[in-house]
Amino acid sequence: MNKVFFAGLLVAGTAVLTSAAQAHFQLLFTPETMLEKGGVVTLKMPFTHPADSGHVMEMGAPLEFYSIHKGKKTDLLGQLKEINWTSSENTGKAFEAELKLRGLGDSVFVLVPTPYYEASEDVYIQQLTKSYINVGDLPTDWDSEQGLKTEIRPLGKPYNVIAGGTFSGVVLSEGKPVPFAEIEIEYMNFPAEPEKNRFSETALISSPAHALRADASGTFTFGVPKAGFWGIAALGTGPDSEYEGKTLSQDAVIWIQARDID
Ligand SMILES: [Cu+2]
Repeated sequence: MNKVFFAGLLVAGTAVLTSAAQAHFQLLFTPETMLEKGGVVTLKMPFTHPADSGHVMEMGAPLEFYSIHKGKKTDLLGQLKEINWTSSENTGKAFEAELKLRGLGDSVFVLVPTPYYEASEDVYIQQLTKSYINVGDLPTDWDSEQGLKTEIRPLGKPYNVIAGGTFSGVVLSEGKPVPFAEIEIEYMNFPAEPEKNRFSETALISSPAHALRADASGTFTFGVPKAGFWGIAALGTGPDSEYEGKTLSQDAVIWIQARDID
């Protein structure tokens, strides 16, 4: 009995290590998140493995895509266009949107993808993803909740994180903090080349993935070692746990941009 139980633990432990080494991340990427003026920006949305330029998963048509600016929600689903995104492993179907930013302040972008079927684990994954752009250094919306089924509420500006400092957030499920939420963090280690719809070929750092837990109040703090883009995912924190008769991991993803201090 004990032996069987112990073997079960080993298998579970291995599964955790494997998923941490090659985590899926929904991207919602634009190369510069602090702009002096408004204008046209392009957001790229592959579902892939940014730490190792790994497998690009075929996305279905997203369920929701919108922005929040000065508290006002704008539906952007009609702006989505299909693209192909290329990693070191393959090319897969993704989406992009070209958007015009008007006026000063923050825009929060929210993408709710169709659940993705991960055959190797026989589960669906749905990553509710947020990213941020600021115009003119006027903070307006970054610290508000967007009312998602699950989301990470940032405690610092996601577009202006200091490399060598920290970033903190609160993991929420239907607006309530999630104690001890499981969190994965990955560096975009092969920088995206948006004009080519691909990752670059050279890695920037040797240890691009981290895992931690939120504390008892659902809050986490991550020491941010390097400038660039970091994706933070809280795993399975959403209220929906089943899709088409199979297990669903409904995750919350937030993207931050860290900058070197002068
Ligand atoms: Cu994957």
